[in-house]
Amino acid sequence: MEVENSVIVNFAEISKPNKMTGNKTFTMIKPNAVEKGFTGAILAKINEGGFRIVAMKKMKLTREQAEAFYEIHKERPFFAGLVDFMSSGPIIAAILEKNNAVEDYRKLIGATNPDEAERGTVRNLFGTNVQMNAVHGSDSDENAEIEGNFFFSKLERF
Ligand code: RTP
Ligand code: MG
Repeated sequence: MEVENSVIVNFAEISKPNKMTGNKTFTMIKPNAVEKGFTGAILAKINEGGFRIVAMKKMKLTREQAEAFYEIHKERPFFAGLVDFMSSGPIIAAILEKNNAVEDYRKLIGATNPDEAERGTVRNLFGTNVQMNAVHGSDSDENAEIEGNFFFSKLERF
């Protein structure tokens, strides 16, 4: 009896999402960049930037999943277009680890609009326009945790 209980307890434990502690961020390579074959080059920039990949997967978001992920922007004028775009083709989702991950990753990717992004940043190199800007990067530790948990269970993180 005791053995069976401990199995149940352990399963509950591994099903719980990881707690992120300020050294992690969440990113997506967006459909335009995946479609154009930029995945490898963007992962190289992530690697050169000193980030370690904790979890990664390729998937296509449903409309409902894209709406849920971008819920925070639902009142913004660009919301409908953003949801259409983000569910239009496969994305790569990943949790990245580095000291000061959120801020350093946003530096690596550059401004939201690729035209305004600093030279050599991911959005400057691989973005098409303000919507199709190649990558997502979490804007706070709190959102990094929420966004990572949206895509990955504890069993998918290393
Ligand atoms: P992200 O969340 O993707 O890392 O981008 P961000 O923080 O730099 O920008 P945010 O304000 O959070 O906007 C989320 C995404 O919505 C699209 N967007 N379109 N048409 C527009 O004016 C507009 N503004 C934003 C972009 O795909 C942006 O990354
Ligand atoms: Mg944002």
